[in-house]
Amino acid sequence: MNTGIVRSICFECHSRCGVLLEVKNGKLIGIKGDKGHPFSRGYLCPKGRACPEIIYHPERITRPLVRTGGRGEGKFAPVSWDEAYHGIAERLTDIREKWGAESLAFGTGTTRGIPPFLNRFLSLYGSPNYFNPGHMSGGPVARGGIMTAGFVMVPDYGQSKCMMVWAHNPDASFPGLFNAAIKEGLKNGAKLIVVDPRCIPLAKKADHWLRLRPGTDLALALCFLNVAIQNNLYDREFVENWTNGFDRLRDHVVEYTPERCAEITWMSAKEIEAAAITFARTRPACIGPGMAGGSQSPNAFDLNRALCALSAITGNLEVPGGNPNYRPPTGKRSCYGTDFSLLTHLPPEQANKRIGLDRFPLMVSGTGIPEPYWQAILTGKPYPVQAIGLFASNAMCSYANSRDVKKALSALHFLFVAEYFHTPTTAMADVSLPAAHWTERDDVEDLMMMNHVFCQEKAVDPVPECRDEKQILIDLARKMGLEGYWQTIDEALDYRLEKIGMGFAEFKKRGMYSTPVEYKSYEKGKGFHTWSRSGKVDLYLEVPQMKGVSPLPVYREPPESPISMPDVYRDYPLILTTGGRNVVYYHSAHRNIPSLRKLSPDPLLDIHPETAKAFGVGDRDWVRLETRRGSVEIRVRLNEDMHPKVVHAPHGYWYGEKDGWERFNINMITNNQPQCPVTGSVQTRALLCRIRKMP
Ligand SMILES: Nc1nc2c(c(=O)[nH]1)N[C@H]1C(S)=C(S)[C@@H](COP(=O)(O)OP(=O)(O)OC[C@H]3O[C@@H](n4cnc5c(=O)[nH]c(N)nc54)[C@H](O)[C@@H]3O)O[C@H]1N2
Ligand SMILES: Nc1nc2c(c(=O)[nH]1)N[C@H]1C(S)=C(S)[C@@H](COP(=O)(O)OP(=O)(O)OC[C@H]3O[C@@H](n4cnc5c(=O)[nH]c(N)nc54)[C@H](O)[C@@H]3O)O[C@H]1N2
Ligand code: SF4
Ligand SMILES: [Mo]
Repeated sequence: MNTGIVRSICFECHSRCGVLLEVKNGKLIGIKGDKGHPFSRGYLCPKGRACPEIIYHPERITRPLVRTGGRGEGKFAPVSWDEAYHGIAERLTDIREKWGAESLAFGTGTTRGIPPFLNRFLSLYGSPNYFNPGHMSGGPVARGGIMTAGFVMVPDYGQSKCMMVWAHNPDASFPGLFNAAIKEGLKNGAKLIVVDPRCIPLAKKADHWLRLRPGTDLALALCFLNVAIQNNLYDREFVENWTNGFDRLRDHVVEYTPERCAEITWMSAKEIEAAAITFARTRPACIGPGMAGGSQSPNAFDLNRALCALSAITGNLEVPGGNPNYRPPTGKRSCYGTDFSLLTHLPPEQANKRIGLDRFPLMVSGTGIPEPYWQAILTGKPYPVQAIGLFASNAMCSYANSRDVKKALSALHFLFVAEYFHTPTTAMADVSLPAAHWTERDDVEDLMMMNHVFCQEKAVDPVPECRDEKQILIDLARKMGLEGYWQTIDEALDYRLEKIGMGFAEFKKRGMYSTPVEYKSYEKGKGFHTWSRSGKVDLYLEVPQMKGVSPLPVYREPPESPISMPDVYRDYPLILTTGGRNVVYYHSAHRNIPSLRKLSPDPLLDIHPETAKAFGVGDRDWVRLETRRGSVEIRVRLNEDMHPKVVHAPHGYWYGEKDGWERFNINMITNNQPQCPVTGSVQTRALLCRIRKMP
């Protein structure tokens, strides 16, 4: 395409908005929202608008680079693609010969389309090792739903009469995916319940805003279950026919009265009860579980199964306006579909070597968790991981406890990365490969796209010499003689689309493909496809892989809290939650894009004015935010809506200052232990902290 408009979907964040890309003489010159897209309906956020600025940015990595200085120093020399491929292929072959294929792992950041291609590569190479941040993201939502009801809870806001947005701020995190549907729900008169320690934009429109103490969500969810049951507001027929263990759940949650829950969550019993009754009484009602707000906690699995149980007993599973069971049209070939599962493609003795599988069998049978990799690298147990390839991952800033990540990446034999820009992670890498931007590559997108699959169509050729990561893997596989890898990108995309019965060339002409949503599919024969194979929603669950985990969701205090660590609380008297999204940025990215940085130049700490006063700091003062693990610099933003004991700090700041990543990156002060026993999730949303005015 030299000049014209290309219809595609934006890959700058998970919303995947429909976009029209304007191309002139082979260059991207503009981007507009696509009014015909079923979710975004013409919406475009500042990140999307900045795409031409992003791809022609002077700091973009455009040549393969090899490290010439020490790890972390950021000194590189350009090499040709041939040299880069040769170097990587030689190292990977050598590593496999010396230590076995399992000593190589691939990692990604949040999912950006590439897992099927990485997993097929690894299975041919012979390694079972892939990891990503799913454990502090959508992983626990998925695991909680799959284990309880056999599918992942997604809200159907548009047709709902009661929308419960739980630890979820779509105005910042998914404006293109959910906002139009929420607006439609509100227009239809739906009630709105918001569970969030911050007064997010939706809280202002809500019938009930529950400003809970961070990290106490599960106590609240158990109370919602209790209130629904005690007030006889549950769906008796569904419970009798389609659930297991209701009586045990009922007896278990009985102690979570609104009064007890109020003590734990720092709210009033009255407001909790009123919201719980609204939810249980209004049908259909849906729950929008936040992917990060409710998943960054050792309670993450139990919270998400409690929410799924709540949707079940109130009769909202698999109904329009509730939490339907959306199936990607691509089936087993969807992004994390079983046709790409490493564990089924490798011989069992190799698959069973997957790092973390012993401790987190349920989670790690799906995707991998990073923390056990750091341990394997640093301790050699269960065996040493010698090499990592990272694709679209700023591991150093994104994972909890950046010091641990740095230690681990420093100890590797070989690290290579594919990136758009230099980051603290590329500074550690032996080889950095310049990746093509999404506007420069073809792909199919079905992750979180409900019953649709969309075409991401390449609009322009990559900026010289950037390359599509799929092509990079094809080239490397060829170089290393990995037989059975795809020969071309189109062949790979045809494979992804096989179930819908058309190849990529035809799919590109259509732009999207949808299948009808099936409601109450469990009535049509096989019941619920749960892990236990009971065919019913497992409110009480006992499976061998959950050894040591209670069959019912059990509330535990956050590991670092006024109650669990009173001594620490004396010195660190504030509760810190981190990482609420900012529509302007995606995680640690985009701080180097001038139009975006202008909109949100500094990391801001939301704090109640009285609390700030007590610490002797005022609005926009720079302060040191300290936990037991260290400190970062941040600017005060007075916010009357915050609880006086709770503060919120964003994640992802590091760019553009000397030693910036250590001075501003919030994960310098978070922790990655203890982990949720099922999902491996870590507590980055309820820590103890204090602030000090900076000199
Ligand atoms: N404290 C705290 N930490 C958190 C969170 C939190 O809430 N609080 N959230 C966590 C969550 S939920 C997640 S998912 C992780 C996210 O973790 P990451 O995905 O690692 O975070 P990003 O900063 O987006 O880093 C991705 C990098 O990939 C580059 N990139 C973007 N697109 C592409 C591409 O298509 N190809 C290539 N090769 N490179 C690309 C970007 O330039 C960027 O540097 O962070 C987690 N970290
Ligand atoms: N602009 C932008 N959009 C993004 C991302 C991004 O980096 N930037 N990241 C994407 C990714 S990978 C993910 S996983 C999703 C996350 O999507 P969401 O989970 O919707 O987004 P967050 O903003 O991380 O968290 C939602 C809310 O949780 C609240 N919260 C904090 N602590 C607690 C708590 O203990 N309990 C409760 N109930 N609420 C709490 C925060 O105040 C915040 O408003 O966003 C995606 N979308
Ligand atoms: S919300 Fe913004 S960045 Fe995300 S897909 Fe839509 S336009 Fe792109
Ligand atoms: Mo995420």
